[in-house]
Amino acid sequence: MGIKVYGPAESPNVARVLLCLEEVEAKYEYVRLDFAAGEHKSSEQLTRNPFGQVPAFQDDDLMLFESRAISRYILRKCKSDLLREGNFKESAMVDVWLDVESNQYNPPVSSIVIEEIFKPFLGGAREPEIVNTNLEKLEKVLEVYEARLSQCKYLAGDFISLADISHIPFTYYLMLSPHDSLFDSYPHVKAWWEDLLRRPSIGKVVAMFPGFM
Ligand code: GS8
Repeated sequence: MGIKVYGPAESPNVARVLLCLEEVEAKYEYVRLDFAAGEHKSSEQLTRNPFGQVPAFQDDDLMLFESRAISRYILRKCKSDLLREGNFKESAMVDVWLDVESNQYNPPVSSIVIEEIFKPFLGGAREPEIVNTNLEKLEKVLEVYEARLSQCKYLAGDFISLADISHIPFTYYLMLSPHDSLFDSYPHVKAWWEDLLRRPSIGKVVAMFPGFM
């Protein structure tokens, strides 16, 4: 049976998992769910992800949800160096910056992307106040990133890791939004993002998005 990923590729948390699979060149089956038809809330899907969210992931008899946990599983299984597990100090730094991505970066960036990209696409009205509040929060986070990335090339150190890769999906959408020049004020963040954009895994996952992106 092997690996199966459930959820639309253009959904950022699904894209995080797909990026990891592409990074390690794993074989997998992609099961696109139709959000509009509510397939992510079906009783079958609820057995895979009890929160009725995507992604859901299966590897033979193992079922997982939560995109960052799935990502770690894939990288461990495929013995990727993106977790730096051969060095406990480096892997601790990967953990720190993965938590930073999840707890500091993701909340404001995802709120902005929802308002600027997903809501308009679904016919909803953008709420400028939400955008402005979260831009302020994101700018404060980016100041910390700028300081960090002026000390080392990637977030966890001078090596690329899952901590960097995990930023790609929402940042990709941020760069499709009216805030695509946000990183101009943070030259080290901008250089880091331009470096990440060169990863072939991104093109492979974006090729799975439907036409609207
Ligand atoms: C978040 C999953 C999530 O919010 C993770 O996997 O990292 N912490 C979890 N999924 C959204 C789509 S964004 O990719 C989702 O499924 N939304 C539909 C819903 O909540 O009904």
